[in-house]
Amino acid sequence: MKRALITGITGQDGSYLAEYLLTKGYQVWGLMRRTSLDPLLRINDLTVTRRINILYGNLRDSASIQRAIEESQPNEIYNLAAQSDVGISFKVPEETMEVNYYGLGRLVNEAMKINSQVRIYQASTSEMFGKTKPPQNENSHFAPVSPYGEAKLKAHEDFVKGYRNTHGLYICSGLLFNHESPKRGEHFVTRKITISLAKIKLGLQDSFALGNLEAKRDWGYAGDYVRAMHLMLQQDSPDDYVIATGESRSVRDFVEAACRALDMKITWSGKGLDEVAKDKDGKTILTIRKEFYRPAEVDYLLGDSTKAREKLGWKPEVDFNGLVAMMAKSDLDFFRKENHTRG
Ligand code: G4F
Repeated sequence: MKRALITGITGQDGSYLAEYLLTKGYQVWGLMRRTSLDPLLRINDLTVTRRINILYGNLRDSASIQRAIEESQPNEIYNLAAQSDVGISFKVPEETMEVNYYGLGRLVNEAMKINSQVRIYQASTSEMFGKTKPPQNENSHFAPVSPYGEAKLKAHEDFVKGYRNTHGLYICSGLLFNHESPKRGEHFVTRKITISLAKIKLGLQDSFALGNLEAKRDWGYAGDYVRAMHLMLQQDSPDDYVIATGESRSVRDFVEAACRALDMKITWSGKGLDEVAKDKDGKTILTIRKEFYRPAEVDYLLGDSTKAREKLGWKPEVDFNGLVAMMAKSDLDFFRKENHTRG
């Protein structure tokens, strides 16, 4: 039976990956930062949680990483822990570098000391492409514009490519484009939109505010993307792969698709910071606020995942409209039930 250690087990990807590996017959360990909250409350699918072995530790602490690896004796390590919020990374650049760059350094060094044959997956990101023109693939130039993108790129160059070439470590970078789901953190734009619109539809909220509506992202479904992570570690030799749908939409498109999924009609008016969206009764439900713009923006991401499709046999199952509808309906159901229980 294979053994996997997942850092960042409580996040969206950690939760989908754990679930997937359990269906493949793996024993799963999850590295988790200690907080006052019960771990069972932090991973929302309890049937999965009960089958995961939780180890306390974090990427800032080499001793805790060493202990976790010794205890779990993994064949595969999935490094999903990160300061993953791009907007916040402008406010906490050192913390971002500490976790996203040095954190991987600690992990690979501890892993190599204990078992140099271990296979490691590193969560790299399309944010590393930054201003590079789309479509982006494994050969595209990296030009990050955020502390988050810079830390991830440095980790990719020093610890993925560096340790693979110099030490022969089996380590892969998944250059994952944005991937979302009903489990997505609420501060990411997709979930912020689906939660806000669901609440507005139910009369629980009047309006919400966004930043840049024109940024384009290649949005896929997280459940599809964890299959690619696993496939990368099953190959004869380690490599890097772009994982994306090949379809790019703007934040504005996402809002419109979520409104369609929830059967809400909206009309846009005004420009720039004065732009608003109104509902069918003429009530403003969406405004634009400067504080949600970033100091530097990645304008256009569109991934070319031909290599993953050909070499790994991977392809996404959920398309853009399917993803938006899944998220919007899940939030609508949740708040409807919650409101009913409270009422
Ligand atoms: O949802 P976002 O915060 O995701 P972003 O920055 O693309 O990063 C995500 O995807 C990366 C892969 O490319 C990951 F590496 C990273 O960890 C994370 O998962 O923002 C998407 C877009 C941006 O252009 C942002 O400026 O939405 C725009 N946006 C407009 N209004 C907003 C908002 N983003 C957020 N979070 N909140 C807003 O109100």
